[in-house]
Amino acid sequence: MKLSKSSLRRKLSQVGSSFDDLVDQGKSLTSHHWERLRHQRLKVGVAGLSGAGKSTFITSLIAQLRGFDEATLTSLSASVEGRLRAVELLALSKHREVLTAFAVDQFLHELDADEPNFPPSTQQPSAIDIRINYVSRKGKRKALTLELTDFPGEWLVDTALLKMSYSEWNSWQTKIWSQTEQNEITAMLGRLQLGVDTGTEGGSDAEARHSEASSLCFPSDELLSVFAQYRNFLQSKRSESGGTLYTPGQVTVPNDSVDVFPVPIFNVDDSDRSKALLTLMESRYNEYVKTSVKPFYENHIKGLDRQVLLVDVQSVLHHGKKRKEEVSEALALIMGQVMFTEAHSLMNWLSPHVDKIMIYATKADLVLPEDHEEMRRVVQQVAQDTIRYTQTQGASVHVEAVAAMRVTRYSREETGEFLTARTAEGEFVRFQNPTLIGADSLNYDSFKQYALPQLQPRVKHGVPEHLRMDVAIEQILGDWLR
Ligand SMILES: Nc1nc2c(ncn2[C@@H]2O[C@H](COP(=O)(O)OP(=O)(O)O)[C@@H](O)[C@H]2O)c(=O)[nH]1
Ligand SMILES: [Mg+2]
Repeated sequence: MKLSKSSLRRKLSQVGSSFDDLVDQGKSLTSHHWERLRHQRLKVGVAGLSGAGKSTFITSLIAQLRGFDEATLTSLSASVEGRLRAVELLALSKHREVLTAFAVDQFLHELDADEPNFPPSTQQPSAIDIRINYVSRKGKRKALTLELTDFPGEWLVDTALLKMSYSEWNSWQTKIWSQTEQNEITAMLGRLQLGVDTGTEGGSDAEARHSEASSLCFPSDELLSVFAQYRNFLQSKRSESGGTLYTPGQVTVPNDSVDVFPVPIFNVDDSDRSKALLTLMESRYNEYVKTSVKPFYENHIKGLDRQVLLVDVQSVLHHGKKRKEEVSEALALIMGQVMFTEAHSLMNWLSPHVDKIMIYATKADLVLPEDHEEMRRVVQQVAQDTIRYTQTQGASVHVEAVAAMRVTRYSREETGEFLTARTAEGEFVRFQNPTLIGADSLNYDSFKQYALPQLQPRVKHGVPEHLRMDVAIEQILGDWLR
């Protein structure tokens, strides 16, 4: 459907916007954008693996915007041009009520303490809506509603399952788990023995009876205990490693609310038991995808306008080459499978799509300023496949190294350059990051010795100090505040 300029003007005046506004936004004219423009509503996903700094990033973004008078936001045009007005926290819109509300008030309160703290670690996806009141460049009072959603990385990796069959997922699991871990999983399943169906009713029994040998089934109490064991296994693996590609992702976070999920099977033979087990897991897999992954994808990911992807480069370097590969694969999965499952083509230009992706290396304040450029190079290298894919989809990609909440000060002394900070207990510490060297030969070994205590964010009048959060905010929503 093509619109002439005059019909376009007419439509715009009906929705209370002007042609110039639209041109200002620099958008393609999709119905998705019509909707968004009309309601001035921008949906942004903030994704990353556990510990990447998502909650900190969102809290800082809100704190900077709310405290724009005190904040240093020299790269945010709307702030420099004096066009920002009050920023309000809104109640979550109806379709987002199922998500945990992002506890921003509590997080901001933590920052106001004598010894300021980072937001506590969070597990469930959470959401917050804010309204940014501003004056347009033409002098009109306006308001932009920003919907931010914080996802555990594994929930995003999960969406890859939407395109996989159980057997494809199963083959993928052989790459995720080491031989020792596969043996451990196989031993868990080894406890399940086919028994004669006693005719008891109930969910797991009913499923077990899907087996070919229909009079045979796995005892339901055994099934319950095996699934509970696998859930513990997943959660402890994730907390040991910080998590990456573990799926079923929704089961990897403590206190999950998933009832039905699959376990991978690594040794399939021709026996009745093996066939029954495969049938059981396949049906559990399909059920998990249908009832847990799909609704989450449909309700919270599909409509995103923009995606921020946070990568903790320190942790990548700290955990060595294997970690780097895992993180790269996770990022590619997240971006490739999630953002563009709706084919983006001219024929299909009415479908919602992400037009901009921001990939940020977080915690840039923990390395010396001269290494920031290297940090950008490392994150660019980690996200190489993702960037390539994104570009083929017509979205723009931005890479930056940021610190949402800065803990360090930089000092140059006779003996060298240092970073100084306060520990959570208020003690003064001084350190030097191991120099990041050429991205082709990452200096993993020097990073392995690198472990800092918990440090305190530096806060002034409730607004955290930062590195390049203003650049990030400009990239995320600056064009919507014109
Ligand atoms: N120095 C520094 N540390 C940060 C920054 N952002 C996050 N962190 C650290 O990383 C931890 C995890 O951050 P969090 O936002 O909870 O990660 P999430 O799991 O992705 O939500 C925090 O507790 C901080 O210790 C930052 O900008 N600078
Ligand atoms: Mg979090």
